[in-house]
Amino acid sequence: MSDEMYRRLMNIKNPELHKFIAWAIDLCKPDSVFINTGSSEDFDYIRKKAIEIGEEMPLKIPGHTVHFDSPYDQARAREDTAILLPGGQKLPFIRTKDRDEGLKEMYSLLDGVMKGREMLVGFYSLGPKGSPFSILAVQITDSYYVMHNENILYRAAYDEFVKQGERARFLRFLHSQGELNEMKQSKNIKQRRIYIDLPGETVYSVNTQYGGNSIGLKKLALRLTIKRAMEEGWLSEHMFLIGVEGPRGRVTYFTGAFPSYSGKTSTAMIGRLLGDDLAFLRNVNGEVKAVNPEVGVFGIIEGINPIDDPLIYEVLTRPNEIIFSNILITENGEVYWNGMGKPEPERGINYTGKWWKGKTDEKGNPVPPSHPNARFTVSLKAFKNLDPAYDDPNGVVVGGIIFGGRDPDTLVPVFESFNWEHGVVTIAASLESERTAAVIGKPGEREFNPMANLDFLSVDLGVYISNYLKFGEVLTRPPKIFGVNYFLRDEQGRFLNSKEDKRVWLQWMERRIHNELNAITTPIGYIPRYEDLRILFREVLNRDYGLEDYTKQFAIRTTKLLEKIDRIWKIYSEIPTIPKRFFDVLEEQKQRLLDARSKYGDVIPPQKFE
Ligand code: SPV
Ligand code: MN
Repeated sequence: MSDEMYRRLMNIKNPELHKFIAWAIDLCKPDSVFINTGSSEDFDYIRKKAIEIGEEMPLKIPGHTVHFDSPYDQARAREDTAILLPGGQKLPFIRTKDRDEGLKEMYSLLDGVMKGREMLVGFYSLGPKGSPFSILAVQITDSYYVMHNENILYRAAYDEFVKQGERARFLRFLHSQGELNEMKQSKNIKQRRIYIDLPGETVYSVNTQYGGNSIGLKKLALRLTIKRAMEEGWLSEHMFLIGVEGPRGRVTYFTGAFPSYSGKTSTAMIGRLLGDDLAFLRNVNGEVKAVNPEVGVFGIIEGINPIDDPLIYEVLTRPNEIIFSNILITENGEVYWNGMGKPEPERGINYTGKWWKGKTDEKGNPVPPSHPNARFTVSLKAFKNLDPAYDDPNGVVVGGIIFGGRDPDTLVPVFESFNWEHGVVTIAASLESERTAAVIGKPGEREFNPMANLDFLSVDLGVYISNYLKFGEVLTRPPKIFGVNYFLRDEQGRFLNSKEDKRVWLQWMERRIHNELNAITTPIGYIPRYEDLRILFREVLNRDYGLEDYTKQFAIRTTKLLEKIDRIWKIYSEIPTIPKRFFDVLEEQKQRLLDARSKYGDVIPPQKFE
């Protein structure tokens, strides 16, 4: 470490931090160490080195670069990720590993891994700086690409560490890409490991580069913040945070949880943007307030086109600091991604190297021009619809929480729970989503994904759900809980709604939060009245909304809904820590559905409940 870097580090008077960094240096044995203070010079240095070393390549448009992950390292590695627990403890639905064994394995993978490289150390704040919501974090990595992402996605907080000195409590992330091939891709994917050590609030990640596995502050931090949230009685969630503009300039804030590929980003973009992926929610004097721990977007690029996503498309095609990953570079040095609304190029360069139309992988499967999970990293500040409150240390008041999944045949397009408890049990904890071609598994199969947070749980699911229920009990003004489903289909498999309809659902939810509309009481909660939707469709989309469409979309499908309750019941009955009250709420819903079915039949038109 140079004298200058040593001075930077010693400026932070925190022996715990010094010990952690000294230990990491000792283990990883880098040639040199760079302390990133978050200054514009330091940011420039990281950007420049990412290109110089070849982790990123500059593109035609100023500020744009591309990074390619290994073909075997294109998504979150569920199978290589584990929560380390002492004594080999197990938890339902969570991959765990004996802590001693895991740490031993990790230390041997990290031993000397940074020889010949520079170790980068960055300081960040998850959440607005100096906010009661926020959590400090330190990232150590040997990847300029990883630190470049973090410089865009998180608030730099070296100054906050200096200010807090010994008091600073922080999460720790130690990452190495491991050995690289000639394309600068992690080579030893078989030794890819992501281990989460809860007692040490440390995550180790090695032999991987894909953002979801390597950018510590994103999904790796989520495991640690969920655990802190349980200890402190708040919610650390996989949710967007947006403001919805209601009548007379009113803005109502929503968070929303959706499993991948079920409409999260497109919903977030309709509103005023505060965050697209993560939210911290706290009880502040009986109301729920939320902040976004991030200040950037690491978004899926596939399918973004000027018609459906004009705001994002505009951001991605003008000069700005953007890191593209796993897209195709065309022969003209332009960026191409699947579904962008342009003809597919004949050839180019992608994550598999040289690419041409018809290229297949070693198993004979076609290689698409860009990977379905190709991404872009960009600052929130690039978005025209950014809400000015995005960095407010006090957070914004949450009026509604939305849970959405991909469901072909069961749930109505929008509905509201009777209360917090009913919403948590029957909507949030019962969230399922149909798998798509982009997620490994059989298309059409439903995947259980409570709160869209299952992949990131680091505590017992029963503890997590109990915390949700307790959190709501003491609120004086609990947010309303809504369910949405954009993917309902008819018998022929055609979607029953168009892509824009979600704009209307958001407005309906906004009015409900302010008690401006009545609703129909059904066995699953409140649903919209036809008359209200007819007016909103006219106002929002300038479109006629047919009674026939309404009747089909909002029919209560009792048998399908009862089957869903059975599936959910079975899952939770195997988790001993689920409170009894949870099953009472499910049982009540089941009774309401059975009563309705015996009175009105299997599929019940909404008007029957009026
Ligand atoms: C998601 O898939 O939910 C993401 C990207 O936000 S990842 O970082 O891989 O989780
Ligand atoms: Mn996400």
